[in-house]
Amino acid sequence: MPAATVAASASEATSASRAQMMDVAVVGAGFAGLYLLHRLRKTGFATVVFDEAGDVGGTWYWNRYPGARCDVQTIDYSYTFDPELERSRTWSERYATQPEILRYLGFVADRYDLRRDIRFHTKVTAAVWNQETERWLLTTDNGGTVSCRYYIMATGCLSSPKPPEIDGVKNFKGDVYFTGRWPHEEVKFAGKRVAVIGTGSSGIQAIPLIAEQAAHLTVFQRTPNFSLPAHNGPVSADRVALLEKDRAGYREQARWSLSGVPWQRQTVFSWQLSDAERRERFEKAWARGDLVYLLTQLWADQGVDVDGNKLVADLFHEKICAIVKDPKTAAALSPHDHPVGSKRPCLDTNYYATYNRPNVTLVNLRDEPIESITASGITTSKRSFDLDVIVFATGFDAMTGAIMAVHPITGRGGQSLSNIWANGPKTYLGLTVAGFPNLFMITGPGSPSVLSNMVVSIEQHVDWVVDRLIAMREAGFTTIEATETAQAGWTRHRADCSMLTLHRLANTWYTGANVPGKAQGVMPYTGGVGSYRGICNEVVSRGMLGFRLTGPSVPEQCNDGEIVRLQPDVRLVLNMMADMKLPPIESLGAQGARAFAAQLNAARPAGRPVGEVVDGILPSADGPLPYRLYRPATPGPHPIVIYFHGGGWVLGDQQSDDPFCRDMCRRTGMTFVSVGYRHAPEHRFPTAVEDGYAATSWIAEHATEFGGTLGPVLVAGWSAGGNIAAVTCQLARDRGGPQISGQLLVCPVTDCMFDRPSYNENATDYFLTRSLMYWFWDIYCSPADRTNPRASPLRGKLSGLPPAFVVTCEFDPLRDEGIAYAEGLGAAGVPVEQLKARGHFHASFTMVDVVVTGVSGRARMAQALRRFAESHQDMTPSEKSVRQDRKVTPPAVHVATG
Ligand code: N01
Repeated sequence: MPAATVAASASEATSASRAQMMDVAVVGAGFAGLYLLHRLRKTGFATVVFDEAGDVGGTWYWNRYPGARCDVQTIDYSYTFDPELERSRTWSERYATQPEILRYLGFVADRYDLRRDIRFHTKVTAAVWNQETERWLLTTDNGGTVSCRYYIMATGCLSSPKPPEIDGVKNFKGDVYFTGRWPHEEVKFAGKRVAVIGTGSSGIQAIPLIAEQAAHLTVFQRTPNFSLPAHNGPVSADRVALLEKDRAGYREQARWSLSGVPWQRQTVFSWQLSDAERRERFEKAWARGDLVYLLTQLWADQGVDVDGNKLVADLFHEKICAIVKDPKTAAALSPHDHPVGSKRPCLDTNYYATYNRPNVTLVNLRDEPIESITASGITTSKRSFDLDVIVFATGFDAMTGAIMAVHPITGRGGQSLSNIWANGPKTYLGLTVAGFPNLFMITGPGSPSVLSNMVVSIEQHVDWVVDRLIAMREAGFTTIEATETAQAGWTRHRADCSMLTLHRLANTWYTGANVPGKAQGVMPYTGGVGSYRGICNEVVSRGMLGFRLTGPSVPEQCNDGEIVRLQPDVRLVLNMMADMKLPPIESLGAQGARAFAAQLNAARPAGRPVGEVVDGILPSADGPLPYRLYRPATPGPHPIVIYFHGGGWVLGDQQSDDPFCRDMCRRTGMTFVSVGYRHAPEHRFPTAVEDGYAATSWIAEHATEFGGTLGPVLVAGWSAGGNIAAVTCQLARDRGGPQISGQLLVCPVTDCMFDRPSYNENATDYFLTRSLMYWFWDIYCSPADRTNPRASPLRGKLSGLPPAFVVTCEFDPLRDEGIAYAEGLGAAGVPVEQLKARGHFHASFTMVDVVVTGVSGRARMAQALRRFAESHQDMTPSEKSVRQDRKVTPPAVHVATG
């Protein structure tokens, strides 16, 4: 061992032997640290808390700038763990001021006698895990070392202020203040020339009050922010009434909500509302002055879809222009570079109107960046400003700053947390890190934290951690550590969740973009507070899944694995279905199953508008078939896609896959014709596929009457409809037409064999079950017919078929036969592209606007269809004429408009 290491170990051992021995050490005496201390002490853990501050309060201790307030209604932003505590205090305002919140935290500290175990003015300077003793050794800057079994970071998400990053701050001769480190004594601005740099929540709260005092205020804005007027006043009577009516129920609803405040999910989509209705909803939100309401209650697609979000942004811009008199200033204050809510919006009092004051100037740093700070003020690329005071409201090194940068944390094998997180924070549940045993973070990166009502998330984390420590103590375990598998799974799940919302589309402190050089990526968990709570509970109910637990006299326990493998919204849908305790579809009989499917379809979001929807009837040899045509809003002619719905050849109709057809029509710019082929048991094999083939032939013949382009058509289908599309391509090849330029097969049925692994792995829990598939096959096709390629196209000849895009979903019994078909096509020389959708289930892509994570898959499907159509356009005239020659004779047409 090198001498330095020996010396270091020796000195470590000495300081460890002199260290104060504790069960638990906590850093931070804010909301999280105080509740931790209370619970840990109550359950018999010897606990010490450290805080650099001189008193309790955490963020509310430091952020004392003028106007600092809560931006979640205070009745929601308070502890709920003790009903007596709740009853013992009432808030004086809807959005309490920083002094009132600080008094509240002081009151809590007194009530539970917490201060005696808090070491104030004490910074932890290093934390090192000792594998032999299974303890953390903490070094502090004040009062010696501490050895603890468990180390808990309750450091807050926004507690490490960001350096100003502007040259020359030290040269400035006037006063400099940081909103995140505001002095305790009153700061006077009267008669002074003041600058505020930064227009996030802190700047926006401080600016109107500073403007009232200062001789002149110059605001230096780099990025404008959306801000909602708070209309602060007495605590909202309606919310209080709700709370008083059923306090426990209200709190429980908050715990299982999206953002930690009890509001129902919106189910109405923007396109289901008229302009006037949308405006009315927005006006109501504006008048309410509640950010959570604004961000969740306008329409269901506002936070997940750029188009739905832009409607909110447009209404915001109108408001800003109506309030701010100078059009140039109004334009500069109007955000255009990020969706509403993707960057933390602000809650203000008189913010926009402040710019109408004669003593306020807005400097748009996008037009004239700051060049330097000089002795007398600020110089931009265009001019200089003489100043007496500069206020930096420039924000924080959020989420990771306080954990990583504040002090080195060295885990198992000497690995440092800063190295492990160099490319972004990796955690399991946002609570723990693999390689760092017995270390916990409260509201750490990868948990809902800053996208939620912090107090709700803090209480959930504290309860989860303390309950685990109690359970470990009872079972004789002394260490707990996340596994690499669990952590990697959580990282993937977080990334999946980040596709659910629009946060990924903005450069913000949520993504680390505000700190130069910081790794980028959405840091908070975007899957919602309630879902997250359910996952944490599930980790426990599944035997501490993803954790390794050890103890001196008990066998090691490691139930390794990933807690969520489904896409987050798929998980939600499946959980909802499980809660509904729906009967197995196959138990209902064909008629009952159809009625049931129609009922489910009626409850889902309506599809999006397209240029035109026409219901019609087309002839076939055995009688008329209904269809529904979806025409894009763009001028035609458009390529035609003939579409076959899913439903196991037994259920479904044009209505059942309506949202999917609308979505694909919009994405492709193509006309979709959804064909109502006949169903079993009334019409068994091969009726469905023969109807499919006949309809394709007829539509191809009459393409121009449908507003379609001349030339080949495309076919597409989902599930049994995918089977029909695949068979149609084979029949078209074998029967001399029609010409088909591409096939889109979404989770297709391609074979009658049930012993591929996906049939067993996904037999029961993913909506399309093995027994339902057995039932479909039994109704549709006799066992003797099933190996016929018209039933099992995988058994047919696969060469000479149109190019294919084959979609399969991980949690689908049909997965492996879809893959087998794609591989078979490829082996036969057919150009084929596969989308193997990880974490998705059979209905992921057709549940448009429910399974939001299906969007990227549908975008790829649309690209493929466009490519197929374009590749035909690229053909030479002689190639095209060969294809045209193969047309079949057109039957009569009957079209009805619907
Ligand atoms: O910080 P911010 P904050 N030159 O990062 C600008 C919570 N909070 O302290 O956007 C020029 O939001 C920066 O510009 P840009 C709340 O969650 C809550 O205001 O990076 N400008 C931005 O305008 C909030 O979101 C309450 O281009 C520079 C501003 O400074 C979070 O804390 C109250 C710059 C920073 O805004 C952080 O808010 C206050 C530079 N070099 C805060 N560097 C409540 O109400 C940065 N900026 C509970």
